Amino acid sequence: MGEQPAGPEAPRSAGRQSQHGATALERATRALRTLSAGNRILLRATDEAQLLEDMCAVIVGTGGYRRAGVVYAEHDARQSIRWMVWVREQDGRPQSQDIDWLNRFNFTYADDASGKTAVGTAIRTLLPCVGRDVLNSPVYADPGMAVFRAHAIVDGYAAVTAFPLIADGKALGALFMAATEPDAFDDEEVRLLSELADDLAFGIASLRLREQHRVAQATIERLAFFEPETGLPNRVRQQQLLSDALKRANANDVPLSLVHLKICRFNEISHVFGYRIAGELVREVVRRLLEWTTPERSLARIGEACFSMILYGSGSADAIDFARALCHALDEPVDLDGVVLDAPVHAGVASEPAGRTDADTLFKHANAALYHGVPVNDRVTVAADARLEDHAGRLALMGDLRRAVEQNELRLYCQPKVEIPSRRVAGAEVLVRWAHPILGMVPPVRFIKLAEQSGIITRVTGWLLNSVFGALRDMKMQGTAQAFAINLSAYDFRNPSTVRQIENLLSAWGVNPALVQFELTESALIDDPGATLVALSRLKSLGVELLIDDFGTGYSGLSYLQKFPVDGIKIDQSFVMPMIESSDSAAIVHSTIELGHSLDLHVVAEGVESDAIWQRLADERCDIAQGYLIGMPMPVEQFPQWLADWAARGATPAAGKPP
Ligand code: G
Ligand code: G
Ligand code: MN
Repeated sequence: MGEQPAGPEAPRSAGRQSQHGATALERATRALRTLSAGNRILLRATDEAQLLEDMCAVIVGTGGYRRAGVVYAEHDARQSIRWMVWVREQDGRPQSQDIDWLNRFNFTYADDASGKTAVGTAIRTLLPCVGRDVLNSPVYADPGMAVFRAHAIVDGYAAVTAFPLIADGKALGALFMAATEPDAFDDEEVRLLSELADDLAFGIASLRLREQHRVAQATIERLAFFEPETGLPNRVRQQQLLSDALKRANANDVPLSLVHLKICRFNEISHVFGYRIAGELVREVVRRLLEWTTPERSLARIGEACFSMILYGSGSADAIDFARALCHALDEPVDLDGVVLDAPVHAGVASEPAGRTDADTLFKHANAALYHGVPVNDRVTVAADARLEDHAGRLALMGDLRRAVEQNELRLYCQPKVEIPSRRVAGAEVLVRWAHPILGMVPPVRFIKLAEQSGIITRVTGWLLNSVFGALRDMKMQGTAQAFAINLSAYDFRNPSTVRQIENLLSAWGVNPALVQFELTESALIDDPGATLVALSRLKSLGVELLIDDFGTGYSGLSYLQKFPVDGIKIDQSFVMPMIESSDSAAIVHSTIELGHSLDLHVVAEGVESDAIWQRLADERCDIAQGYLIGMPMPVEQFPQWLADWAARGATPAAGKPP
């Protein structure tokens, strides 16, 4: 610098040439230039620290001021000021400087010696503070301020000003500027630059408001996507995660499965033990489930007692194994304040092998698997046919089914049962088949549920009963009468008109009711034990035999068995088939036979596919066997021939018969 200023109170007025070459007009012009560039910065600002830096850079770069900086007012006892940014021109462009050294001076905005700086004064008074002729002004002679005078000399400025940054009537901090001329910052320039400071304060305040909104938004999202009781992602979030995972699986060509889990008898538990215990149970189950999660297996809570786990990279078989192991691992009773609860978990699995399904559909499939699925083992069910979830496919199939009954596309099959100790034939189970003109033989799992939901089941059952009684009469005439076991759906056997129809058929055809049996799946019975008891008693009063089908897959307590008027139980094939290799399955088969016998029920094992299984069942004193070893399901007209063959072979399975 080197020039000697005239003094702090040198008069200044518009148009008058100052000693340093900048007229008042020029000063107003640079202030205006700064103001409009500052506005552009404000419009673009998204980040507070960046805004401060950009604003100072504009003041130096566009405005031509020597220095610019921003301080914030701390709300501590000392009333500290904190330098946020400090910019000077360097190598022809504005550059941000180190601020730590400035902060080490511990200046304040307090009304004492440490608060005398321009920025301190601006914050304290809420007014712009101008310090002209820094090099000569007595203010800067003070020992505490000497550092500024020294700095001004080194840095080449002679006038400084600080504007309070006011929001909501309070100073957030101050904007500091320095100019080369000792008499810079006349009234007009200060008025214009005050506007800039006001704009900056407004910008800071709106960014802070925006940030508050963002935080609020994040909180809202957290509440919308996470479940408060356990902190797990909720259903909505899980569907998003699933959608992302499916895309990733698709791109990497890996399989993906979705496991849905529910705590069995949860409603009963919360009813009996109350809300608090039920809540604790859920938290304990979650704690155990979390031990099984990994980054590739994300867990969510999708219902009060329902959970969802995405298995990235697992195909159907892996997922089923995993789900079963998971369910078994959760078997250990839960001790809640001395209340020891058995709360087994059941799983439904849906898989997506080749990235053809969207998240919504897969999610629905997993629910269908959980709530209306068919068992694949003691704990896991899968959707009977995922394609049936497709509305168009369902509607088409339903229309077809209505026609099928009228046009005689349904076929009566049967599968023999044999008494194990004597090898005598013990009747046959009747199985319906649908000879669809395009789809071929459609198995009942694909249409019985659908028929129930659409009400067509009454026609199917009507057709079935007529056909079975017709067949019974035919066999009676041929002298080959055998008991036939008819599967009744839950809907059927609760329907009083079905029972009336059976009664009418029995008397119309003169059939011995002892030759008629009904198989009712365990899951259909436990839905509503009260209604079940009434319906079973009504059926039983006709003199027919009643069997509980798929026994072991219903996850129910066993006490109801004593109450229901049933004659036998059929152990589900999912326990019988693996009983040689799996000691778990063998144990279930063993205890089911014992339980059945202790209640005076006869026990049928289905899915007998090998001599080894037959032998084991014989050792366990199981009464009756049914399965491929003895005979495959066959058209009912072929049954008399099978009976003759069986007798001719000396009541032994045909060699190599199982497929
Ligand atoms: O062989 P199969 O796929 O038929 O048996 C599948 C399931 O369909 C079995 O659980 C069987 O009980 C059931 N099912 C077979 N025929 C009928 C029927 O006529 N009515 C009902 N409700 N279920 C049947
Ligand atoms: O659920 P329900 O018991 O009604 O089912 C009978 C079903 O079991 C029929 O679909 C029948 O084809 C099938 N089934 C009967 N015996 C065997 C067997 O030994 N192995 C297998 N895999 N399935 C069998
Ligand atoms: Mn059956």
